[in-house]
Amino acid sequence: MTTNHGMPISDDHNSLKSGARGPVLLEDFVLREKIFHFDHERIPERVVHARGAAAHGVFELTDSLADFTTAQVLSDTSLQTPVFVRFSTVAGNRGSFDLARDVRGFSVKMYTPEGNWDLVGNNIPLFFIQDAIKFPDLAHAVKEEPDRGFPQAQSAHDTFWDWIACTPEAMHMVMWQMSDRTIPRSYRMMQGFGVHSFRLVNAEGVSTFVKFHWTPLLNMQSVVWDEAIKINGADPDYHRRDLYTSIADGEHPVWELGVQLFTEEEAAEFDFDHLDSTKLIPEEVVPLRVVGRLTLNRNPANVFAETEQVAFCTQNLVPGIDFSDDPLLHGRNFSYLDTQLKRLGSPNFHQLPINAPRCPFANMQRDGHMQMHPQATRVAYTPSLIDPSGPREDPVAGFRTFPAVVQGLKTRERSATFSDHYSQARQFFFSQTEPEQDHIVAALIFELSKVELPLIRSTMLGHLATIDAALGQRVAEGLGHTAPIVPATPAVEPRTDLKPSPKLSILANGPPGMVGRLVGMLVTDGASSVIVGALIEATVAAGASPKIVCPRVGGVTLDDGSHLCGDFQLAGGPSVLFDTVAVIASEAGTTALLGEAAAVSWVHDAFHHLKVIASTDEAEPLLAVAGVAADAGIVALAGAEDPVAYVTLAGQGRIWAREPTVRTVY
Ligand code: HDD
Repeated sequence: MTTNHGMPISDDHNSLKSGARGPVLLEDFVLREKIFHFDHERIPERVVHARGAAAHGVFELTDSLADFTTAQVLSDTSLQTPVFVRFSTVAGNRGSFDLARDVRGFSVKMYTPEGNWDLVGNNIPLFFIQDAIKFPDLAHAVKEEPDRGFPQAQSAHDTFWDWIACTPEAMHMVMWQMSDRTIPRSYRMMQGFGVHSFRLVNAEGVSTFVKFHWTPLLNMQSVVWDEAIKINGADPDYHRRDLYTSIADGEHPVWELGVQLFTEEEAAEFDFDHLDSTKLIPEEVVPLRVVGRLTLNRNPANVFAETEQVAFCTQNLVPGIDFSDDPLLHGRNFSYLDTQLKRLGSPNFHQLPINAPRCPFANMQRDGHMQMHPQATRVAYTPSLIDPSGPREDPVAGFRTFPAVVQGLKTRERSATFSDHYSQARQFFFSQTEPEQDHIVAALIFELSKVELPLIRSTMLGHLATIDAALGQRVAEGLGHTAPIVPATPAVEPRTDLKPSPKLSILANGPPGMVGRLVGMLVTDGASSVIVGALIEATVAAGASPKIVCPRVGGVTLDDGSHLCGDFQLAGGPSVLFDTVAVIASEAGTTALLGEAAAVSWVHDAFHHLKVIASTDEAEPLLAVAGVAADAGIVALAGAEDPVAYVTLAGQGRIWAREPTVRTVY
């Protein structure tokens, strides 16, 4: 062990004192250096997206887009492009909880042979605002209220809904934000989107517009709201732990990269302006072409050095990819570079290993704080006769902006083509299945019930009624709002109904399946070893992980005398942590569980969170006390074949038909 200047340290545990019981001496430079460095360990957290988790991986192109772009990463199928991906919540501070109802960030840094390409997206394909100049207002509205410093990581408060109520362009995003998309089960089970239109430019200089989508192979899945609230208490790191553990266990999450390609002429035919980031292009209008796979296969070795210091910049493009004229994107291109200087403290942040390109990079930029690449050259400029050998531009391979024709008066004006704020919001609502619509209604009721000022509530009801009169009525009913609703006045008449897009639903796009899911097994002493064994086998065969929950974490003794170790002690392993649950209890074990509040709520919560529940006959009294009523999701574990049937059923997802029996659906 040495000081930071390389001097060997003889004692790192005792400061230099005048006598063993005497005062500490200022002379102690070993102490001072250690404390000094500690005092400066923290850097400013991200102003938004402060809380995140990240992983390394690889992007492989499976279908070349060489006809559309010269970018090697999108045209050379032999490339294995290293990537670093960071997921995040938006509003909460770095120490906040994972299951906030919030948009999730999905940032991908690809270390391509032509430089870093950062695709800084979200798990929602559109955004709250159309112009970057409004972003500070959005962030200020959703973050803690400045005069009180709370609430943390929540949109359910006055200032957020005040701002939303005054911002009709946010209505489409708000519908997504109130949907199950914002309470994902796992980072591995959500989509990602580049949001903006970008351009691809090919060797002939022809440009095609493109939108980027990441689709998880594990399918999408969300938790239910009451579960989210409880997970935040039981395991605030639920998403971080899930990502870390799955990668550590070799279950590498995979997403497909899909692109929507369209020309300027096709864009002119859309019902909306593709430069408006509050709109999406339905897949039914421009189908998705799957062109590659992203696999995350390595956890960061040091979270500060990698997850915290990674600096995504939307401006980081590679030749063959270019910006569209989306005004939100242009503002972002300033903001990300600027914020990294604040966060990382030096214009040389690109030299940090996590940010540095993996290809050679060189120019005449010099010096600055924390310069790691001192160039031993006399000449730090071009042109030069003294040394003509330094880095020079490459007019052929270098990045060239697509020469789009731009003309117009300088004006602070929003295009009239950006004015329809309600049609796609309505389209999203009607593209959802019934339970998903119910959840949007419930989320709006929850959020608006936290709003203290009645004017904000009534204004929001007006917007909702403009999206759909019945939606406004349902939320009003749930709030107990009896006054007439005055619909908002749209800037343009809502267009005729857009066709629903089933691709926008989570539930309509396939059952979740069991791969990557957790089966919680509550097991007592004397439980059937045959059932336990068969259940573990069926779970693993389906690609899921069994988690054993016991009254004591040391484990239980099964009916054949064998010992089963616990993964969780009952109170530390509530059922919200699992996708589906089973109770394998003996008669005596059940009697003991009846005296454990944690056991009763374990089963009660699983039932009310609409989970498939399996149980042995002996556990019946516990189910009865927990209020479990027989339905299609309650499965008996009597014989050794039952576990397979149970796991198959659980792979279909939750029992949505149960929902109206356990809570009021407005
Ligand atoms: Fe942003 C971070 C996504 C609009 C300004 N943003 C940030 C991150 C994601 C997004 C995923 C976290 C990056 C990371 O993991 O380090 N932001 C989006 C999306 C947007 C968007 C999908 C709209 C389509 N953002 C947006 C606007 C502005 C910003 C309009 C400012 C004008 N965003 C920032 C920022 C952050 C950031 C302040 C905070 C930390 C950082 O950049 O590196 O610059």
